[in-house]
Amino acid sequence: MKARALRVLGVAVLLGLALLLWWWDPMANAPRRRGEPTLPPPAGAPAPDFTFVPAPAPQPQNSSPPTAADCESEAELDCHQGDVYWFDSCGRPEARFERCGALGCEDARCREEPPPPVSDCGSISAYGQCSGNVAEACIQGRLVRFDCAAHRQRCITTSEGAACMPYDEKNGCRGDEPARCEGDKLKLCVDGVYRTIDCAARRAHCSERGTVAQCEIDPAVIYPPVADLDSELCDAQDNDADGRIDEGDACAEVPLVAFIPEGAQLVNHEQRMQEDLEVLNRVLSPNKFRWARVRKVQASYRKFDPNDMETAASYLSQRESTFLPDRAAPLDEANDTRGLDFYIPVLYSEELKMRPPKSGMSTLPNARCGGVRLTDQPSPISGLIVLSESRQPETLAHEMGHYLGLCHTHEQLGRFVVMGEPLSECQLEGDSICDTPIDPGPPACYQTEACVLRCRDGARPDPFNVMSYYLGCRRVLSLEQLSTAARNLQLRRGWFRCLDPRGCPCQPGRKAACPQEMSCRPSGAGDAPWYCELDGASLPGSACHDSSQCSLRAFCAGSSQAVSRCIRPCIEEPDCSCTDVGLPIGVCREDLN
Ligand SMILES: [Ca+2]
Ligand SMILES: [Ca+2]
Repeated sequence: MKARALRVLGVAVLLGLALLLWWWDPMANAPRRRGEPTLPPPAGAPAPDFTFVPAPAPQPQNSSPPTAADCESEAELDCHQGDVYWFDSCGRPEARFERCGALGCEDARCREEPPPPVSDCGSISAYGQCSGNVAEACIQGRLVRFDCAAHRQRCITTSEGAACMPYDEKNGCRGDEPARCEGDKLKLCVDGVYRTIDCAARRAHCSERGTVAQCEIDPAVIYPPVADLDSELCDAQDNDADGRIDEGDACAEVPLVAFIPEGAQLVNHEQRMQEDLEVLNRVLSPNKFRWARVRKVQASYRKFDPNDMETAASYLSQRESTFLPDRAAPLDEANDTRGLDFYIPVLYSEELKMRPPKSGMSTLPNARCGGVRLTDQPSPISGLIVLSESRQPETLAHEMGHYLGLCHTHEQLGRFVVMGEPLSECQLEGDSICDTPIDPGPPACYQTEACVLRCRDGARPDPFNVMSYYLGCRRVLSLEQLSTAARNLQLRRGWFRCLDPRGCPCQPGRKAACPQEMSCRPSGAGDAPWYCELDGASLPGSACHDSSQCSLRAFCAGSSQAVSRCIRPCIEEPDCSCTDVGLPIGVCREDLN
C-alpha cells in the first residue's frame, strides 16, 4: 500500500512537470542555440539536420564569496546593539546615528514606548494580516505594524503570511484574482505576482470552467513510465518489502554545517544551536542529524536579503564539499579540511531583511513541495536553510521540512496540479499530503486558548503540525509528511555530487545514467561530453527552449524543419521506438511529434 502511495506520489511529481517561460511562445519561435554546427544528415534519416540544444553551458555554481568591493557608505539606517546605526550597502554597521537608551531600537528607529504586553497581539498571529497597506504581525509576543506604503511597497498576504512587497507594474496581483487561461498557458496569482504555467509542456491544455482555470490532461497522451522507488528510506516503514524496516544505511546520520557570519550578534548561540538540533531530531525521527561543522562566513550575511538566496545557496552548498576544496575559499587548516560528500547548509543570520521579519526560510527540492512542482523555471540543485534570531525552537525543523519537499499545511497546491492525473482527491487540495487535515490557514483560524483552534469554516487543522503556522504548538510531522521528507532526502543525497556538473559525466544510452530526477544531457554539439542535470518541468515530446527544461531522461534538440523538443535517447522500453535523426545517438520516435 505504501509503495503504491509512493508510486502515485511519483506520478504526481512527474506529471506535475510543466512549464513555461511566460514571455516566450515555444511553438512560434523556438530559438536555436548560438554557434552550434548542424550535423550532416545520414542516408535515410527521417528528419535531417537535428542539433542538440544543451542547457546553458555547465559550469560550477558560484564558488567564490560575493565580493564586498562596491560597498556604499551610509546606505541605510538600521538597529545595531540597541541603537540606530548607519550601515553600508554590504550590511556592515558604521557610525551611530541615534542613541536609544533603555527603550531600544526597532525597525531602524528608537522605540517610543515600552513594548505592549503579549495579549496585545489578540487574534493576530505571527502569520499576520494586511490592513490596507499596513502589515500587522505578532513578533515574539508583540504586535508589530509595518506601513508598507511608507517604503513605497504594498502589503500582500503570501503563503508565509503578510509581507511588504515591491510594486510590480507588469506582473503584480493582489491574490484574489481568479486563475485564467491564455492559450495553453495558465496564469495564477501566487504571492502577489502572476505566475505562468505552460500546460503544453505537461502535455496538457488550459481549460476554463466557470471561474476555475486549470491545466487539463490530453487523454491521448501516453506518459513515459515513472521510475519505481525501490530503495529503503528512513521513514519507519519497510519500503523495499524485504521484511526489515529502515535497514542498511537508510537512517545514516545527516551532516549539517552551520555557517556563522563574522561579527554576528547571536545571543546564547551554542545552546540554541543544540536546542534547534534536538527538536529537529525529535520531529524528523527516525532520521538523525548532527552538527558536523561550524564555519565562519562573510559579515554581509548578518542581515540576510532573501533576494540573495540562490547565490548564497550555491556558495554555501559547496563551501565544505569534497569536490571543490581547491576552488572554494580555503578551509580552516586547524580543523578537518577534508570535504563532506553530503551535507545540509544552515546559515545563522541575525535577521532576514523582510517586513515583517521572519524567523527562517529555505529552498525547495527542484521547486516541489508535496510532490507538486510550483514553477516552470529550472531549479538549481543547491539549497540552503537560513535562520534568524527571532526563530522558535522548532523553526529549524520547519525549514528542514521545506528543504525536504514539504509545503505549509495551509498551502493550496491544487491549482498547480494537472487535472486528469491519476491522483486521489486529497492530493488535489491543501498541501497534497493525504494524512494532514485541511488547514484554511491562520487568517481563518485563531487560538481560543493555547493550541485550541477555532476556524471560520469549521475546519479542524492540526495546530501541532510543524508545517503549520500555529506557532507555539508545532511539534510533529504526519507519517506521510515523514515519508515525503525521507524520499527527498534520498534525492538530495543523490544530486549532491552533481552540484558541479563536470563531476557528473554520464552515458545517454543507459537507463539509470544519472541520480533519480536527473537527466543525462549533452553539453554541446557532436561528441561534447554529457552530464547529469536536474530535471526541468517539460515532458518528453513537448517544445523546449533548452535542455534545462526537459525531464524523464530527455534533452532538447531541434532542426531547421522541426521545432526543438524534449527528446529521449532511445533505450529498450515499451513506449520508445528507436529512430535515427542524425544525432550521435538514436532517439525515441514518439517524442518527435
Ligand atoms: Ca526494508
Ligand atoms: Ca523505511
